[in-house]
Amino acid sequence: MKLYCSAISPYARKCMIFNRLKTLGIEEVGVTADGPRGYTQGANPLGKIPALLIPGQPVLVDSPVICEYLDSLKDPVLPTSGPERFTQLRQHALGDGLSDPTYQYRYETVRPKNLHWDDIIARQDYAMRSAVMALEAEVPRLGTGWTYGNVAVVTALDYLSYRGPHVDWRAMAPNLAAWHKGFETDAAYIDTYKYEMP
Ligand SMILES: N[C@@H](CCC(=O)N[C@@H](CS)C(=O)NCC(=O)O)C(=O)O
Repeated sequence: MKLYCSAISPYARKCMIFNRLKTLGIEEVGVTADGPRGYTQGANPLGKIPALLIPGQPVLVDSPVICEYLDSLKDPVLPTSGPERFTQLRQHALGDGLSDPTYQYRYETVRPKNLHWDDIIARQDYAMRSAVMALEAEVPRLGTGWTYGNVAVVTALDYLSYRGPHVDWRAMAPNLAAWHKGFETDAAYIDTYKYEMP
């Protein structure tokens, strides 16, 4: 198998963490921007990372799907049914729900100033802050360690620190900040943390 990924992408980093947690040894293929084809040199018709090539099967796309697949290969942490499954899926979606506006914010603000659309920037900024507050309220239910949900929450918060540093999420959400600290010494966390902060 081959995983097209970059640790800068919070979506791809989730899959890289599962690769390590499950000691799957899947080859990680770095990507470079390739104009209109996106990031995977045609391997993913959607052009996005992450993408998982499984021999003899159609390419697996979309990080929640890839994470669930990787998790299923060894000692799954995501329950197959019941309320806890939906708690984990919901928390994973909340994490991705923070990464999404952070990614959009980056793309809106990296344009030349005359192409900025202030209403859209304000919408993404609001969504980032609102997602942080929703996660702060979720802390009592997050638990510790790499659950299916926590992988998405941790990677989203690091991506926010990198691409939306004006959002001081640690000050806004002190319980979430204390919770996040519990991951900072983890081997899979450290090995996939590639952000170079100014
Ligand atoms: N919903 C997708 C989002 C993936 C995504 O947007 N990846 C970005 C990198 S962070 C990407 O590949 N963008 C390239 C493009 O869309 O051209 C997932 O969870 O996998």
